[in-house]
Amino acid sequence: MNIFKQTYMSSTVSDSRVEEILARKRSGQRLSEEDAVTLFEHASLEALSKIAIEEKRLKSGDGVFYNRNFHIEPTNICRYNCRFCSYRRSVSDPDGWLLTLPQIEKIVSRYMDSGITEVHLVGGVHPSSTLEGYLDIVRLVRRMMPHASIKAFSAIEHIYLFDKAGISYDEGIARFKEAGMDTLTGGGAEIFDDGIRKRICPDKPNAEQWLALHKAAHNAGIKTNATMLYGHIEEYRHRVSHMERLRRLQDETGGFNAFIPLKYRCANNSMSQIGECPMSEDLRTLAISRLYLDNIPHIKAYWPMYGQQATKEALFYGADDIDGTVADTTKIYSMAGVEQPSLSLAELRKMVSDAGFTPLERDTFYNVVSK
Ligand code: V47
Ligand code: SF4
Repeated sequence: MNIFKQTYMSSTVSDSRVEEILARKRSGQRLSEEDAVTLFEHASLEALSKIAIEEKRLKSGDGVFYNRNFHIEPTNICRYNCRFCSYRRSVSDPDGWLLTLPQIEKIVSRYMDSGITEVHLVGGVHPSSTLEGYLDIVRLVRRMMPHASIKAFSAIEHIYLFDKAGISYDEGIARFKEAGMDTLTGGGAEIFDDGIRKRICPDKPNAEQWLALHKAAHNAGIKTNATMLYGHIEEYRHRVSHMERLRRLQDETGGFNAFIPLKYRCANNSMSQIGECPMSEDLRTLAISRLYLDNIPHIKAYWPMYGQQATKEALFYGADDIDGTVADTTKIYSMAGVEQPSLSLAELRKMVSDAGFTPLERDTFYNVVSK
């Protein structure tokens, strides 16, 4: 059954059950997995919005964060073949790219002296990539932008490089830290459930490996983000068990800064025929992640993925971050069919203030950047 048709099937019994769950949440109790699935299936968007904003205000008041960042995508050539990916190319494909260090240097030089506080590095897993090559990229960015934070690569890239070099995750993370990495992206988490993972990204590292890599980073004092790709073939219970595994690791390490639900976008990939979920699913997912992930401080509505109008709406469902000036420096979403205008800082701020919140420029670690 298509999960989007599960919503609102029986209203009377479920209304009182939803009210009881929300009352327990308001009294400070944690949601169980069963509670969260019930909210996905039966809670109204109005009720979710109200409580998600309450929870958000407890964490970040009226503020909504944004930052000044740009992306570098060293390659779109990838040894994996995720079915949802519109971005990856094979080694022989004429549309594939692999940037050299001088090309990366040229990109970075465009952003020097621009007030950028974060450089976001991510890409495909080129079969010839090596640990030393990736460390060289981080060292180069660190040398050129000594004051910016470097958010370097996804767990999937790290795992490939460390396995290939025959070193442990702890040792690999220590090498990146020494080179100048400050934090990791949350990419590659997709949906942790093994069965769904086998169907959408069969050859990629699994949930245990993703979680172990982030745990190694947290143990080394490196904060990270976590994502979840939703709106494809998963069911609500898969979204909830994904969040449960993140919540458990967060209880242990406290190392996640932000959770970023990523809506599956359907253009130009081999799952295109399933289409995209409606916006109500985006709002529901944001709100329930705000409620369920009570120990992750920030929920990010990533504007290059939602677009401006939906991002404003997302702020009424518990998000307190919209990411940054990234714009046309990432190809992941434009290749999946999302129109991506370049937004100035003023436009980012306006998106937040139009929704009635206070725009706050942050650094990577959510310190407010003073003007
Ligand atoms: O892991 C790929 C997703 C991720 C599609 O850490 C798709 O601050 C939707 O991780 N439709 C990479 N999503 C991007 C990422 C990210 C983005 C923004 C901020 C941060 C952060 C991290 O993009 C992949 C995958 O889950 N993705 N293809 C698609 N067709
Ligand atoms: Fe490769 Fe990442 Fe695309 Fe998967 S999502 S095919 S790992 S670039």
